[in-house]
This record gives sequence, structure tokens and C-alpha cells, in this order.
Amino acid sequence: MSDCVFCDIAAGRSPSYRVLADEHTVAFLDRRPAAPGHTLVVPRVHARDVWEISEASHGEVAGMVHRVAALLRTALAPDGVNVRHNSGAVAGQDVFHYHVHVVPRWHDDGLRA
Ligand code: DGP
Repeated sequence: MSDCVFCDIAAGRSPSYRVLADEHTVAFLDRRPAAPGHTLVVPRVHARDVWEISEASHGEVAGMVHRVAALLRTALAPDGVNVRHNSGAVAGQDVFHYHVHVVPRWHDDGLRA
């Protein structure tokens, strides 16, 4: 185990429900989902936030976000999707390993836009 929960999940040292994975990134279900299918996409290489992640790694995460959004559309038929990232505690970041939220949305889901 390391002191970073998302490093442990990406390395398979901690359990998660994996949605997709490739050489550079891992996508898994959020343990506190805002909606069914709420998925987090992380780089395998640790980076704290959008200022620390390399441009190459950021691009790899973006590619996985695109694939996850397509998969969730096929699986869950949402009406829309939020793709969201928080950098810094003041912006709502709780886990300091770069991650992107992919949250399926439905017209009647009661969540804020
Ligand atoms: P953020 O506030 O943007 O840093 O989002 C952190 C998200 O990470 C939050 O929605 C809950 C989720 N999360 C935290 N710890 C774990 C964990 O151990 N496993 C999983 N699957 N999700 C986690």
C-alpha cells in the first residue's frame, strides 16, 4: 500500500470496480456515486493535480474519458454526461491524485446541471 488511494487502486493493491483500463490509465466506479455509472479516470503515474500532470498523461486520461463516456452511453443510455475535474481543495478536490469524473445524467435525476 502507498499513501495514495488512487495509486493503490490503479496498481490493483486496493479493490475497485474497474470499468476500463489501458497501459496508462484506469477507470473505476466512484465509491460515492452522484449517479449510476459515475466513473473516475486516473493516470497510472501519480500526479497531484492539473498543474502537476504532464501534457502527455493529461492526453491519455482524456482519451480514456472519451472511451468511458461512449461505454456508459451504450450501457446506460443517459440523456447527457458531466465530465468534471477538481484541482485544489478550494475547488472541491478531496483525493490528491489527478482524476476526472464521468457522470451520466438523466432528465429526472434531480442533480444540479
Ligand atoms: P474529488 O472531490 O474530485 O477529489 O473526488 C474524489 C472522489 O473519489 C469522490 O467522489 C469519492 C471517490 N473516492 C474516494 N476514495 C475512493 C476509493 O477508495 N474508492 C473509490 N472507488 N472512490 C473513491
